[in-house]
Amino acid sequence: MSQKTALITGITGQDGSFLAEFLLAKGYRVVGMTRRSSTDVHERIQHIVDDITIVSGDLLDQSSMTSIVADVRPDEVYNLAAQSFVPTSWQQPVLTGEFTALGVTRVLEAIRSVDRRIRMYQASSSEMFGKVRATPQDEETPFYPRSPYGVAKAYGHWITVNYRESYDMFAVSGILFNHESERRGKEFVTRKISDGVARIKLGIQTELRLGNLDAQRDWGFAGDYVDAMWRMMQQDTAEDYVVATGRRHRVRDFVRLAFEAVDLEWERYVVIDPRYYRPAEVDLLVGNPARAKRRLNWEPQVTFEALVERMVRADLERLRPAVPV
Ligand code: NDP
Ligand code: GDR
Repeated sequence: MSQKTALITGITGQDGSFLAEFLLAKGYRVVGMTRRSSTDVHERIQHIVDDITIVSGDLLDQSSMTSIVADVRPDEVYNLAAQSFVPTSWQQPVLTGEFTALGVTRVLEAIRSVDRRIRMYQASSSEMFGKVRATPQDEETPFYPRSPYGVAKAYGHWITVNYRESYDMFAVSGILFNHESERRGKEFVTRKISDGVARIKLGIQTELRLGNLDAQRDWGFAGDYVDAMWRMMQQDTAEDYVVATGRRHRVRDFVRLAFEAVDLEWERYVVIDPRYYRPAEVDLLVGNPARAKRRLNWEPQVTFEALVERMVRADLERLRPAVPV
């Protein structure tokens, strides 16, 4: 069989880096789209940069998207690029809509105009469920987004479905619940906690300031979730899937386990700071991954407890050399 080519938007992000590694291991030619920056933002893909091809483009720019798809001629496009931090979406709602909502249409339009046989994966989100209408959430649960980010993702989901139905394209929407790793951006709560715990343990920091500890999420490991993306793209028919562990935990549980991993009591270090509360909160998300299990034969491998441990250990390893002995 001839070598497949995958185009990944958002390759410099957490998921982009895991997906690139995963596809390289499967023998793909991997092309990553990055936007121009005056500084080096390739930290997460530094170790594979010689094995992939980088092309320059921007989700805001239709002509760059179309010419990239025409030049690269991928078999599969994974649209992972987005403004992905929920609090920023209240500060920059219009820009979030341009990237996270209309950006999806630009990718779909590029594919439609070049070759409709190209398959497309859209990175949809459990944030679309927002103020949940049912628990656990599955592919049939109605959306009620609670942030400009969630609203933009709901648009991205429906435009993907619409292109599939209008143009008979293989376009799938993966509704992924929170997934984390040692490569997670430090503004997201799990990495903020693992990084903060490591700093406190090493004496670099004295407290950890957080917002709502009662929020509940369904947290998995990013490496497991990129496997589910790929599986969706190998099916005979395009369909949307919820990808989750089916287990929920409070932010407080993540905090407690992270401090326990370094033998510290979290209550002595955590300070509640109202600055980290959101204008509208998503209190509870927990997914039902039954369809993914049944049809994709996909199951998460890393447990919540192992994930917390892994992230704290990685931050300790990373920071330890910076501490004078
Ligand atoms: P990250 O924030 O780590 O990565 C986002 C990527 O998008 C970066 O590579 C960023 O590039 C790129 N990007 C942002 N704006 C543009 C633009 N205008 N043009 C081109 N590239 C752009 O996100 P994750 O890896 O965590 O998530 C991947 C996708 O999955 C996102 O769409 C996210 O919304 C979605 N998602 C994530 C979940 C999670 O728990 N991680 C759960 C559900 C959905 P740069 O490096 O230049 O900033
Ligand atoms: P989320 O992730 O909004 O679920 O979106 P995040 O880790 O930012 O927040 C999770 C929950 O933790 C609470 N929280 C805090 N959050 C942050 N960032 N910082 C804090 O100090 C803090 N204290 C408490 C939040 O209120 C929230 O309830 C992520 C992103 O990756 C999205 O792109 C993705 O679509 C969804 O996951 C699924």
